[in-house]
Amino acid sequence: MNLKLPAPIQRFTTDSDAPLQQGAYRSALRDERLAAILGASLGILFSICFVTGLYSHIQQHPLSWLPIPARPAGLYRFTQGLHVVFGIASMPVLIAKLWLVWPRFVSFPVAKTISGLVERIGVFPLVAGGIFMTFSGVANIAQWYPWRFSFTASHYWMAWVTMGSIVAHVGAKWIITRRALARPSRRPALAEADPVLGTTAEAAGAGGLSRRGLLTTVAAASGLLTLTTIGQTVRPLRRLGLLAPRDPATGPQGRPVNRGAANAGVVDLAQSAAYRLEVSGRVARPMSLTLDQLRALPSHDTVLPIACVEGWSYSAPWRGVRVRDLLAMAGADPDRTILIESLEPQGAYRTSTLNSGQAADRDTLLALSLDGEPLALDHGFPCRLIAPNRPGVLQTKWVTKVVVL
Ligand SMILES: Nc1nc2c(c(=O)[nH]1)N[C@H]1C(S)=C(S)[C@@H](COP(=O)(O)O)O[C@H]1N2
Ligand SMILES: [Mo]
Repeated sequence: MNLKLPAPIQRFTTDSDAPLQQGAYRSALRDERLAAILGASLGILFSICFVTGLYSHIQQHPLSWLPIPARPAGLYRFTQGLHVVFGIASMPVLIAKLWLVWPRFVSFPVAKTISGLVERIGVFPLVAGGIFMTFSGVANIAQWYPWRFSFTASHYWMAWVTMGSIVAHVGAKWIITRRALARPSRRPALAEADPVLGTTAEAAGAGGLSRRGLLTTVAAASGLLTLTTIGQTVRPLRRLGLLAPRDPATGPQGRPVNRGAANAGVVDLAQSAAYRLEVSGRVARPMSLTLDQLRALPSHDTVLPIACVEGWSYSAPWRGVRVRDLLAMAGADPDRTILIESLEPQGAYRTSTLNSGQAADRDTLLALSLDGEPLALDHGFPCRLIAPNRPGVLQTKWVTKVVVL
């Protein structure tokens, strides 16, 4: 062979129209069309994760000017299921894309033009962001926190950084991507582009895997990851959920639990004869009800999901007292925001709020029973909030106060 050049790596260029495959990194797989297909797939997956993630963020940090509607009841379960499923499915695509383009990260000269330099610097938040978003998301659903910073805050802010760099990257690569996607792959194209180092035969043989083969492998890996995790939210597939952190049918009353009564420190408080449900705040007639009084109120049945932000969910039949009935009894103004408070002495999930539309919904309940049995202690005994279109973290357990704000 004619490998006489001192360092093939130095023959790299980084401007956007440069051939992707060069010198030491020669492989038939490193071609623009493949990079474009993987890039476009990642762009779509990440965009869906971004939109559904933003929705989840607004659910948990309500905006007064954009009240979350109570319907459709299963919307959050669906959007958060997509968020987690597509986040997981993006992993093999991200790995393949990074493998495909990494020679560019280590190429010299750094850039030949100013725009090339800008583009090159812009790749850093793109790559770091993509890796961070998938890694932190997957670690979170596995309930593994190998870091000291807040998961929600960092995942949220990095999403903006990542999405911003994706938009910039798409802008920079638009023409070359469209061109690459429009024409069929020309196997020898890259080797031809490197007349000194490459020959067609060499390049084509280098990877041992065809471009179609690589795409099929990536798609199969994504599909397999999806199939082995989606059982945590699609119940008929739960037997396939080998990699799913949760089984939607395992736990007290055959339902999973996130934080149990012992962890929350409410075991005694929840079972005490001194338990009361108080309705207070801006009401005409404040109330303090014993559990028996609460049970004696008219009750209502509904089937609603618990949809955890971590992507697992279950739908269940609940029975309890409508929040709107309690508010009417206490003489509350119907336009108010309602604060729901738990017996839990501390912790991020001890309270949640209902906007006026959510509070007025006929299926917004303080549930006393699940599957026709009194709530298990771990599911929020004596009573818990259950309401339509809501993340699990806002379905407050061990409720003791309803405060009209
Ligand atoms: N008071 C209180 N309510 C809570 C929690 C909590 O930690 N404390 N966890 C929430 C979370 S994150 C979820 S997903 C649901 C799970 O409900 P389950 O444990 O009954 O399945 O409860 C929610 N309600
Ligand atoms: Mo949750």
